[in-house]
Amino acid sequence: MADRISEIKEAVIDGMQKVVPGKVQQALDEGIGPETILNEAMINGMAEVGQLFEDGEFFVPEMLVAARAMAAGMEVLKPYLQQADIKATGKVILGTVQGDLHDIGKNLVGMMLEGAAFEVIDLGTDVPPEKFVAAVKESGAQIVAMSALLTTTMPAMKTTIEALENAGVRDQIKIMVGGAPLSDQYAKEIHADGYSPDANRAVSLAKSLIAAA
Ligand code: B12
Repeated sequence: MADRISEIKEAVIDGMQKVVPGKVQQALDEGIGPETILNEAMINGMAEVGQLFEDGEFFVPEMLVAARAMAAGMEVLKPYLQQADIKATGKVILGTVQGDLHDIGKNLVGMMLEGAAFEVIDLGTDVPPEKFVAAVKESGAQIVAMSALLTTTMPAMKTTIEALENAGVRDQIKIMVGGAPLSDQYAKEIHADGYSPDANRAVSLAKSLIAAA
C-alpha cells in the first residue's frame, strides 16, 4: 500500500495528469481507502509541491501541472468520498476571494459539502465582494464559505464581510472561512462565524452553523 501511495504522490508532484487517475483507480481497486489516497498521496503531494516552490526548485508552471494532476485524480475519488445517504442539509455559497486563483481546496470543500447533501453554489475563483452579495440576495443560502490561499488575498475576506454588512444581508447568513494561511484567530478578527483547517471539518462546521442559525 505504501508503494501505491508514494507512486500517486510522485505522479501528482510530477504533474502527470494522464497517469494519476489510473493510479488512483488502481489504489481504490486494491482496497485503499479514498481518504487515505486523498490525504497521504494527493494533499501530501501538493504540500511537497509548495515546499519545492518555496525552495526555488519549482516555478508556477510546475505548480500548475501538479494542480491539474491532482484535479484529475480528484475526479476519480469524488464519488468515493461522497456518501449520498442524507437529506438536503442547507445551501452554501462558495468562492475563492478576489485576487486569488487557487481552487483545489475550495473544490474539495465543495465536494465534501455536496457529499453531506448541502446544495453548493460555487462562484469560482477571484470572486469580487459584490458577487458574493448578489448571490446571497438571489439564493436564500444560509452559509457563505470563502477560501483564500495567499496572505495578500486574506484581507479580501474582510472586505467581503464588510460588503455583506453594508448591503444589509450579513445577519441572514453565517460565514465560514478557510485556506492554508488562515487561522481561527484571523477568522475571529474579521468577524467570520467559523474557521476550519480542512474539508472534513468544514462539513461539521457547516452543520453546526446551520444548527445555530
Ligand atoms: C497549486 C498551487 C498554485 C496553483 C493553483 C492552481 C489551482 N487551480 O488551484 C497556481 C500555479 C495557479 C498558483 C499560483 C500562485 N501561487 Co500558489 N500554490 C499552490 C500550492 C502548491 C498548492 C495549493 C493547494 O491546492 N493545496 C491543496 C489543497 C487541498 O489545500 P488547501 O487549498 O489549503 O485547502 C484545504 C484547507 O486549507 C481547507 N480550505 C480551503 N479553502 C477553504 C474554504 C473554507 C470555507 C473552509 C472551511 C476550508 C477551506 O480545506 C482544504 C482541504 O482540506 C500552494 C502550496 C501550499 N502548500 O498550499 C501554493 C501557494 C499557496 N502559492 C503561493 C504563491 C506565492 C502563488 C503565486 C503568487 C505565485 C506567483 N508568483 O505567481 C500565484 C498566485 C496566483 C493567484 N492570483 O492566485 C504561495 C502563497 C504564499 C503566501 N503566504 O501567500 C504558496 C503557499 C506556495 C509557497 N509555499 O510559497 N499556485
